[in-house]
Amino acid sequence: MTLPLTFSSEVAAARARNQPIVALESTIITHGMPWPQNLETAQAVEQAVRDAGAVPATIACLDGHIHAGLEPDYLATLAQTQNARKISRADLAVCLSEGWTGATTVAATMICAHLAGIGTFATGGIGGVHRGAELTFDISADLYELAQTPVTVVAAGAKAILDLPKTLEVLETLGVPVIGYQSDELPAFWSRKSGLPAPLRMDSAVQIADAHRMRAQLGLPGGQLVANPIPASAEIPAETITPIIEAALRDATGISAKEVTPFLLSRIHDLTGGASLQANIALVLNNARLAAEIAKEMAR
Ligand code: PSU
Ligand code: MN
Repeated sequence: MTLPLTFSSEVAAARARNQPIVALESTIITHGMPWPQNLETAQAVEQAVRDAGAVPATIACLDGHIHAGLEPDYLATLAQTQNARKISRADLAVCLSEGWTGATTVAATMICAHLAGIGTFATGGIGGVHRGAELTFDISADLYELAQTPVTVVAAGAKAILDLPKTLEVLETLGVPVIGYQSDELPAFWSRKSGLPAPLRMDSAVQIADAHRMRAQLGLPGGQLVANPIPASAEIPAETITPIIEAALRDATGISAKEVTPFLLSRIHDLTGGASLQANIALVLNNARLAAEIAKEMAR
């Protein structure tokens, strides 16, 4: 049986020339943002990677194949798919063996990126430990993936809908390096600050690439989380977003499992009159640019 892995023409050419490649996920497109901003953002993020001198590989599963790099018409189709599947580590093999189409989460995108030989990945915010996890046990598979798959993930921290102190604790337990980029503090997705110190700090893409290579040399499994604060011009201050997150969480009673994160993001979008989406778009673009710099250093 051969691996059901397909490259876009752009990614295949980049691989042949040993050019830097940045993986991008697709759940943010199908479950994280509304149409048509989801497609516009996905296209803009790909272009930001190109403008920074790397090649984007948006990853999704189409008809039982992992696609590393989506041809433009596939991307447009996926962005308009209603009720697309959300594929995480637990779903990936069944998705492929059953011939399904679906969007990959951070966890599944890391697995696919690694299979495709891509070591750098940009997203918005990773999943983490949900508030109330002591009762629900809702902890994202993204954290466990960071502990076992050697991909450097650039995100604006974990999404602020989560319990950030517990998320940091689990990452520490799992041995995941959490690196504040040019920041002593862990960012909180829509806001630059969380009040929590970043366990590690780095100020350049060179340092991040060096640490990635050193981890491999030590034989340690797993990747690293680069926590890149949203640009100051685009942030929603914590004082503004905190009561909105709390209101959205109150509205989320009865919502569970895979639906929790999409529900909260969409509710916060409505409660902020779309401002949370504008911030989300800005932070993803910012992460894509940094990931391209890291990918270039890794390709050296
Ligand atoms: N970043 C965003 N928006 C998103 C996500 C990330 O800006 O919607 C997605 C990622 O795919 C991540 C998922 O893996 O949210 C987390 O889902 P859960 O909490 O169910 O693990
Ligand atoms: Mn969950």
